[in-house]
Amino acid sequence: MLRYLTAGESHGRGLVAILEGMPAGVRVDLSYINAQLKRRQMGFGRGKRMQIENDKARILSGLKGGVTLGSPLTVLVENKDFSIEKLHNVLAARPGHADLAGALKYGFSDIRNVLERASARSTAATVAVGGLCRILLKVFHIEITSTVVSIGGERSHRGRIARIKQAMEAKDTVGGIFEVRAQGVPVGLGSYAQPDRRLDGRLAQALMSIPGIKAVEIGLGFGYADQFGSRVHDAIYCSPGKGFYHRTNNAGGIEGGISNGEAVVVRACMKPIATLLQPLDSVNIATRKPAQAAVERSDYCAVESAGVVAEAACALVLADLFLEKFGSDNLEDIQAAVARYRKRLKNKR
Ligand code: EPS
Repeated sequence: MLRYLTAGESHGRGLVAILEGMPAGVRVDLSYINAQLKRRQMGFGRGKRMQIENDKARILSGLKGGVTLGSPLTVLVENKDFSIEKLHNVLAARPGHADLAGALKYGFSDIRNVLERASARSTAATVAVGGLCRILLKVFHIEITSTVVSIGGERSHRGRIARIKQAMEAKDTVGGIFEVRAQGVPVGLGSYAQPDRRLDGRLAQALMSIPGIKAVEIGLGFGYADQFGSRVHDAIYCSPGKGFYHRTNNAGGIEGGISNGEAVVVRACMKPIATLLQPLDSVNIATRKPAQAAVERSDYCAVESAGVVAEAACALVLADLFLEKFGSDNLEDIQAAVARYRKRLKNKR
């Protein structure tokens, strides 16, 4: 089982993640992980914080000579803006943020105690451990990419940029939709045998756990609702060269909770960021009197970054289910198991 935990506050010393269950024998290219961290910081519409930070991963455990030991990997991403002890208290909860529910749940009189952890900064740790999983998946030619589908309803590049500029000028924020695609995923990851083993369920959970994500769809997703079955199910073909295949991929590469050999395609909707420079009505949690919501330095749009985080989140799920299917202790053993499986699929054709 591949599992991970992250820790760290937005303006604390840094973000840490522990990833357990990576097999021994995987060569880790740190520059690849740092390139993913850099991608997460980019995208038009990010705020000033991204000019301060220059995220770099340090691996504190689980590696020797750049190769995994099979023991837990610890990754650290330090915060340049380490200022948590000096920052002012926050009293007026931001609608759409964890502020109010978090303060009530944990009994805080300062909302900063909530927002420091309930911050998208935590996703740097996800991208770092997701990067380790991507390195494993790449050994088996599984590649994960993402694209922005729309921002504020606009699909063209020019329209999307215009929408973000409009939000900036209006001191507002804007959300959108991104798509993640995993190519090269073999048939057979996940299972229909139990609800918690389904690949689609696992991916949906992983994507919904990213701050700001409000909806997830797999393949045609909500589009299935308007169509007859004969129009949307992906017909099956077989040829000596390709084996079994589909000419369409409305299923997004998943049938019965199992990968079916086509690209795994998921989309998610990110809501507009909750911190608004023109704040909404709210309430001061100390006085319980009306107040304008707190204004914090923030981003105008982070949909492109959320796509990069979602790639990492999907990598964590796919790597876990890959190791579940093919073994998890040693890379060479896993390579042998994959080769044996491929041979079995070929023989059946
Ligand atoms: C965030 C607020 C902003 C964002 C932050 C998420 O940070 P700050 O309050 O320091 O300006 O930039 O995202 C990141 C720091 C990041 O690395 O993505 C929030 O309130 O969620």
